[in-house]
Formats: sequence, C-alpha cells, structure tokens
Amino acid sequence: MNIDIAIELNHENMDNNATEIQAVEALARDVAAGEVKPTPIKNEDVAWVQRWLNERAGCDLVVDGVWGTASRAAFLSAFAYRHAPAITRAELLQIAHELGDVDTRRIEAVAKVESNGSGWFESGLPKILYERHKFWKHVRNVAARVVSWFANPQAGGYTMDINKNGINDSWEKLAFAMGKDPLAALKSVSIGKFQVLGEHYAQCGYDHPIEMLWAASRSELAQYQMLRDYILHVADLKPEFLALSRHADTNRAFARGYNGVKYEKYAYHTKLADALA
Ligand SMILES: [Ca+2]
Repeated sequence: MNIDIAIELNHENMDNNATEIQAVEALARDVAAGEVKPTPIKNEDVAWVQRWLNERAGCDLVVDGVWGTASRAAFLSAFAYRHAPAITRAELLQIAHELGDVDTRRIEAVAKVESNGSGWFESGLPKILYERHKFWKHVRNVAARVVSWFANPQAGGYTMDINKNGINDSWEKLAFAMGKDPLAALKSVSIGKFQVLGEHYAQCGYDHPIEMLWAASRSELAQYQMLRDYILHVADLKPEFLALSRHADTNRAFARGYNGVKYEKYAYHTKLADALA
C-alpha cells in the first residue's frame, strides 16, 4: 500500500488500529482500481509532521493531513524515551569551554539554580511547558483563532495532569495544538531541563522546532546545549555568565538577563552565589 495515497480518515471514530488499517487498505484498493479519487491532503503542515514522524521516529501513520487520535498517540509515543543518556563530565566540560569558561563550576551552578530537576517526566517524555498565549500569538491563520484549553490570548492554565491520565497536560495541549498549526504549537513550548522556548530553535542550531524537541527527548547533552545556546545566542549573556561568582552582586546581571526583572524577588543572584560558594 502506498501510504502517500491521501485518504481522509476520521480517526476519532475509528475503533482501533485494525479497523483503521482495513479501511485504509480497502480505500487504497478502490483508489488503485480507479473507483475512488484520492482525497486531497487536508492540512499540508500536518501531513509534513506525519511524514516526519514516519521517517524520523519510525511511526506508521497514514499521511493524510488529518490529525486525529492515531496521530496524537503516535506523536506522544515517539517523543517518550526512557533511555536518554545523562550528560558526562567530559561533555559538561566541553559545554563550559564553549561558554568561554575554564571549568564546570559556573555551568553547574546555573544548572542547579535554573533547572527544575530532571529533564524528563515520569512518562519518559522530555519536560516541556506549554504556553497557550504563545500559541495564540504564533498561530498563522489568525481568522481561525478560537479560545480553547490550548489557545488563549492570556497566559495561564499551567496544570500538570488535571485530567489524571498520567500524561503531562502540556504534552496533551501540544498534541492537540499540533493539529491546528504544528509550527506555532512547537514554538510555544519551553523545552527541557532549562525550559528554552521552541521559538528559539534557529538560535539553538535547529532547522525546525520539532528537531529541537526531538533532540531534547534523546539526550541530556542536547538539553545542556540548549542552555549554552540560550546564554550565547538568545539572551546574549556570555560576559555576565563568566562574571558569576560566590559574591551575589556579581551575579545580578546574569540573573536579570536570564530570569527577568523579577530576579531579585526570587533571589536568583543569591542562589547562584550560594551554589558557587
Ligand atoms: Ca493529563
């Protein structure tokens, strides 16, 4: 069966994969026999993601541009990875060198203060934070904007697992938003241990934010590289990073640049000093 034959399927109503496969094969036979004209791909951006998932993540999706249950499930399953290697000492030293430092003390202090523990959820999905107001801003078809649990002009709705299904809600929102505008959706998540926004994908050296998210799912080194690229290319904080010390006042410029104007309220400059003491 040629999976490029565009067949519109309503995944929502499919009982299971077997039914879906039978339906696809039956339609493919009809298309081959000239009895049915192939349905145009419904959404080219969604079809692109379906192809990406098939080629890069070994999924077996029908490339039809319809983002239903099967596509959402394949997306979540592809990005869950429990065997991502932890960063090594040598890799951490390499990151420090790339930041212009001589040892790992500063990068370790930043990692301690600016991260929220592991870079992965228990499900095996890399940590993300979905920003519904970013999606609202990035979505390209402005006329199709509708307020939903994943789209809103106001920030908020930062639930962990409000529907108690074991899947982090940011990932569920992302999985739904992918069906509306994949590029906008992927630009709207903070990614990994250091929560670097997908919208910075180019400055982090990726061709597309899905590649950045994929890298974050596969290794802790990639997540540290995002921190490095955020400091060097997004926030432009290399001198401020190299000024970090056990004296809180020397850390104010980095904390202001990295954490924003509220850094003092949360004492990031002091926390960095403590981590370097
Ligand atoms: Ca959930």
